[in-house]
Amino acid sequence: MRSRMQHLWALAVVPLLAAGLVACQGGGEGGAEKSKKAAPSGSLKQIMQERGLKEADVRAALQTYTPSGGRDEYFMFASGGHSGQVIVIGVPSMRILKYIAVFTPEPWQGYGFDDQTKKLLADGDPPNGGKLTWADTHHPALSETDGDYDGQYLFINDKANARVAVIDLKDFVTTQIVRSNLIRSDHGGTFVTPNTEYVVEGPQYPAPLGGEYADISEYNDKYRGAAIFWKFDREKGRIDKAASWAVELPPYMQDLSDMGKKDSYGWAFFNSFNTERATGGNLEGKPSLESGASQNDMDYLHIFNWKKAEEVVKAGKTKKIAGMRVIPLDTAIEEGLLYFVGEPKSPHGVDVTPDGKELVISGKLDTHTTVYSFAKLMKLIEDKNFQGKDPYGVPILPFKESIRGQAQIGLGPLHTQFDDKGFAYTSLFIESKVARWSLKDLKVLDKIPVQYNVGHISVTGGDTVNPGGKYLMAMNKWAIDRFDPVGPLLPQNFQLIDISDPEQLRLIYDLPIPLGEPHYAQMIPVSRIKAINVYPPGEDVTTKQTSPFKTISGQERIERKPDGVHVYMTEVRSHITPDTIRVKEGDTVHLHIDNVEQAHDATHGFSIDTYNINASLEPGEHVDVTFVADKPGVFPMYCTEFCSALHLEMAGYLLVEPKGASKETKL
Ligand code: RUQ
Ligand code: CUA
Repeated sequence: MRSRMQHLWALAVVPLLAAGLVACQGGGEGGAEKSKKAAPSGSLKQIMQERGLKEADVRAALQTYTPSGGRDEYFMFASGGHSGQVIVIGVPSMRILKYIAVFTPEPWQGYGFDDQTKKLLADGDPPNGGKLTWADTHHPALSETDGDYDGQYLFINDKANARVAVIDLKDFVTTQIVRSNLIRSDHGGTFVTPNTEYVVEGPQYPAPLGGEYADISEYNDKYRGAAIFWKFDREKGRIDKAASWAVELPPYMQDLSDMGKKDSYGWAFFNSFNTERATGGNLEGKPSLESGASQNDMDYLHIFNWKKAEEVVKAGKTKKIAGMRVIPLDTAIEEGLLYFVGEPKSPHGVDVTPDGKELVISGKLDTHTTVYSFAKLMKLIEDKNFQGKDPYGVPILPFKESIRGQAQIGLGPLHTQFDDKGFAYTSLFIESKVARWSLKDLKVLDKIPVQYNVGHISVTGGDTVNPGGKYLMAMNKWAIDRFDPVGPLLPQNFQLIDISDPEQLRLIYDLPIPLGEPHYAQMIPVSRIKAINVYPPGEDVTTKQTSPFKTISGQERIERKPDGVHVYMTEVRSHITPDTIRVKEGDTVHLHIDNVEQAHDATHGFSIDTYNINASLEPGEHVDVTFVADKPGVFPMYCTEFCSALHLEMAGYLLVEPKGASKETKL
């Protein structure tokens, strides 16, 4: 099958090759030397010579270069790491299209500055006070219908603070952040069940559930993990906290998750490490956590029946911790919800195959990738064929009887994705390679070096029932020699790999990512997302409702009420109305601002100095800004987007009259 790009390659370069204008054999130095004289100035060949480009480079350029106004075939949604954001990247052009503000303030979008988004962020703050100003965003998950991306919503977790966010893909805006005080950190999130019934947040580092205190010496008894099943209400586009629940897990370090699909629908899988229950204490004469946690040959894959668990929750067999219904570990065992099977050598990724029949698991310290058969797991459970129990009573299935086989894959295998040709791809962290192997006979077919230390990989639809076969993104943690030096902290390196040729893998683009540390990404056809161009007038974009303070042109006004001064404002090219706002020192001021434009991209900003006021209003958007005018003086306010020829004139004044300066209130 020929891709359009390959076709373009043929159209554009083959005639040049025929005409002897492009060096054929890799364009080595000698070849370039020899033909130097013949290359007319400005010709393709001359450009190749001057820039030292080989044929493969030109080919890669033709596959990724997108002329002005051209569009991409895929959106990639990548975690923005510590930034707390999501990065939207066009593929194959690798152009960055958007940073979606999620867990942290983002000034351009006014995110975290207006009342709406301040409240949204506050929903993710710790219940006992304090503001979070960063996140460790990990795994984005597109909403699914029948196990395939449906392009409606995106979810992402903050590992450091155990938060989950909902992003609406109508406008690529965060609409909800939820947090349970049940767990302290999450790594196995976010993963969705095949119809987005649940957004799953698996834990990482055990701690007493609900935020209680217990000394680390009580680790085995008092520390626990818990996986949260956040119920998603698709109609409302929101997580329903009251309908959500969790399951208590032993104090192993649960790692990544994946949800069963098709044959394995109704089951959830969680990796773990540190079944040794090492707790560190290296200043107290004990081995450090990492060496204590690497003693066992096997840790446990957690096999959890969420479909059956729903019934257990419905029957009320839960206890409330931190306001959440939690299935106790004993109950999960009694009800036959939870089983373990061994997984070799510091397991990391667990990935369910597109047909839902198998699970692929890699051990970071193993050279194999292990393929488990879901049918075998189910048969062992049915026959109660257990090799024993863990210290908490969870039945353990025998390893050998659970697997189909192992692929000898290389050093440091982490994550696996699938394509439409029956190939699996596994990242090799230590080797800095991506391996392509055949799911059918578990043979490695090809390996491509990546630069360097690859973590996750992402194939278009590569974790769904319907994977694509054109592109794979390698998300590399180290960049060392790839880019011009910018000091000790380097960008990370996203590398686009063409996987369309069954014979060969080709690296076609390096994209430095200056927001670390991005983890996972998912790629979806652009055509599957239906983004809007403007909001209906008066829209509160965080709730997708019309604001009760919506103001239309002609109804702008200033009203003094018992709770302060309410200013009903509009913005339109090129004025702010009202453009003079008089208040008195100490007044609480409520600005209700509407961008009354309905033209695509006609965004206005709004700013007032000293008071840290900064809003961004997309066409149709309404925001509220509340502040106390506690500093008397004259404060220019202006639009912060270069929206029109008279943008600089789109301004006005906030006048805060000092206390006692006059007796009347001028409104
Ligand atoms: S993980 S680099 Cu934090 Cu998704 Cu494997
Ligand atoms: Cu509106 Cu500048």
